[in-house]
Amino acid sequence: MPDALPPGQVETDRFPRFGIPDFADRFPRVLDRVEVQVDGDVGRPMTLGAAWEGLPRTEQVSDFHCVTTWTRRGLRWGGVRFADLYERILLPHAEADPEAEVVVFRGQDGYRAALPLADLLAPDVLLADRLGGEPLSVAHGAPVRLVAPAHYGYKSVKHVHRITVRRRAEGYREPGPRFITHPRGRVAFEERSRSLPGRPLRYLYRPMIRRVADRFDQALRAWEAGR
Ligand SMILES: Nc1nc2c(c(=O)[nH]1)N[C@H]1C(S)=C(S)[C@@H](COP(=O)(O)O)O[C@H]1N2
Ligand SMILES: [Mo]
Repeated sequence: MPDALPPGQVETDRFPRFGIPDFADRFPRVLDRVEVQVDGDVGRPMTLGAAWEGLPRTEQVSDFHCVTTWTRRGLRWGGVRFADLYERILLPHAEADPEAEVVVFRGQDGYRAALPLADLLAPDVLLADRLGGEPLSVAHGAPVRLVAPAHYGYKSVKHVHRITVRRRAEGYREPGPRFITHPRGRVAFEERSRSLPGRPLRYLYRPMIRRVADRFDQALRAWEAGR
């Protein structure tokens, strides 16, 4: 028997391009290299470019849980553990505030999400540039994305181009309607929203999945056709 799914999740054998519909038509410009700005409460803001290549690499198989209740199991990611990036670059080179509470990730499409630093240091949190043995596709976050399997998919920012260290969580706002996200968003605790209970949201979100997936898929086709 495979492990039980987290509360309220339903397995799908697809892995759709997905997200908040406002971002469906936005695409990354830089695809051929990892170029990530590091800023915020750091002594030395820097760009992660060549340093990326020197980081230890890892592979992991993990499940991906969208807040709208679809789960895709068994994805094989390749990349760098966030904890390794933190210990080898963010602390020693960028001189990140060692007492930072949160880190904000921003995508080339303007999307963003934040997670507590303590959650990001878990060994299954990656910055992934490979999926299923291939370079990450545009659909799934090229050139590099966050993968935080214990958290809802909305935390796993695609097309990452900026990492902002914040000493304090106050003052940071996530995009979109205020109720949508949770400061942690842990799947096991059904932290779907900061202000609404998780369980009824299952039934609000579930009927939207197909429409959102189609919207994201059509936008990708249009973008590919126009390249
Ligand atoms: N840059 C960016 N990252 C994003 C999103 C987005 O729209 N833009 N959507 C989030 C949401 S809600 C989900 S469920 C996952 C979907 O990842 P996928 O498109 O690889 O399935 O990406 C997350 N990261
Ligand atoms: Mo999502």
